[in-house]
Amino acid sequence: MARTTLTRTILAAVSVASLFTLGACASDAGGEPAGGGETDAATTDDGVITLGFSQVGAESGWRAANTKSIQDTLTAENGFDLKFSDAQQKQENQIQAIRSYITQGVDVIAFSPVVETGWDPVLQEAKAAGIPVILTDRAVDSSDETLYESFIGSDFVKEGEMAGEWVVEQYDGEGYKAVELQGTTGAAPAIDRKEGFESAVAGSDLEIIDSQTGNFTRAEGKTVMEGFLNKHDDIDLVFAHNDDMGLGAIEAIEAAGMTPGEDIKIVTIDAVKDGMQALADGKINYIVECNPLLGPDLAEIAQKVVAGEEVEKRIVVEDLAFDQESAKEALPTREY
Ligand code: GYE
Repeated sequence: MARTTLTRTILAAVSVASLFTLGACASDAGGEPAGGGETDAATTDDGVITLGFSQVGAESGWRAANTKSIQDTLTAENGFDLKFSDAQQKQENQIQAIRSYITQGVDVIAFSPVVETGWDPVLQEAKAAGIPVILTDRAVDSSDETLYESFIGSDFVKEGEMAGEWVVEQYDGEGYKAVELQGTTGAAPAIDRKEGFESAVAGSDLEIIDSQTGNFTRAEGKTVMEGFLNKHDDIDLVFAHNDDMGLGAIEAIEAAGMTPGEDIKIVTIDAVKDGMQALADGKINYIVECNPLLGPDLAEIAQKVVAGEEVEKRIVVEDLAFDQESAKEALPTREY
C-alpha cells in the first residue's frame, strides 16, 4: 500500500514558453549578480539546460529529501547544469537568488516559495528577461498566472482534510481537545493544511483549543508544545503540519512525563522516515503523506519549457496516508 503515484492534472495546456526568446541572456548588466555566485552566462547552445533553483532551506526531513531528489535528477548526465541556493527560510534571500539567476541568464528558474505573497515584482523581472519560471512544492499567491509556467506540488488543503477526517472518524463523540502546530507563517502548506483540517473537523465535537507556528522545525515544534503543555492540562491531540514538529512535540510530551500516542494522540503530515518510524513505534497515530520526490517532474517540465513545448500548468502530486500497520509495511522500502 506504500506506493505513491503521481497524477497529472492538466488545468491549462498552453505554454507561454514559446513567447520567450529561449536561451537569451537576461541582461548583460555587467555588475556582480545580486545574490553572489557564478557569473558566467548560461546558454542552450551546447544542449545543456542551466537551471537556477532557489530552495526554501533545510528545515525538515521532507526538505532534505526534496533537495536530494532535485540534485540527483538535475545532473550533468541528464543534461542539466544545476545552480542551487538555500534561502534559509527567508524570502529576501530567495528574491536575491532569483535576481542573481536572472543576471546570469540561466535558461530556467525554479523555486519553492517560502511564503505565498510578494513575488510579482521579481517574477515580472524574470518574465521581462525572457526566463521561464517553474514553481515546485509551494504555490505563490498571484493573480497573474503568466508569471510562471507550471506549478508542481501536492494539494495541501486535501492533506489537511485527510488528517481531519481521520481524527473525526476516530474521536468524534469523545469531546477531544486538540492543539495545532502550524508550519511557517504565510507558507502555502501552513495556510492550506490549517484550512483543510478545520473544515474536516467542523461540525464534530473536536475543539482546537490552541494553534501556533512551529516553523516546520523539530526544535520549534518542541518549544511550542512545551508552551501548550504549560498552558493547558486537557490536551488530547496534536495536529502538526509536518512530521518534524510532531517529533518535537513527542520530546516535549515525554519530558512532561506523558506517553505520546496514548495520553496525547499525534497526527502529522509528510511521512518521512523518522515520522514513519515514530508511527510504527506508536508515538504518532496517523500520518498523511506529502511526496517530496519532485526532481523527475521538474526535469521533464524544464526540458519541455526550454524546447518550447506545451506544459501542464498544474501538476498535482497524489498523497497516501498511513496508520501504524501500513507504516510498518512501508518502512523497509521507504525511499525518504
Ligand atoms: O511539509 C515540511 C517542509 O512545503 C510541503 O515544507 C513542504 C513542507 C513540508 O518544511 O516538512
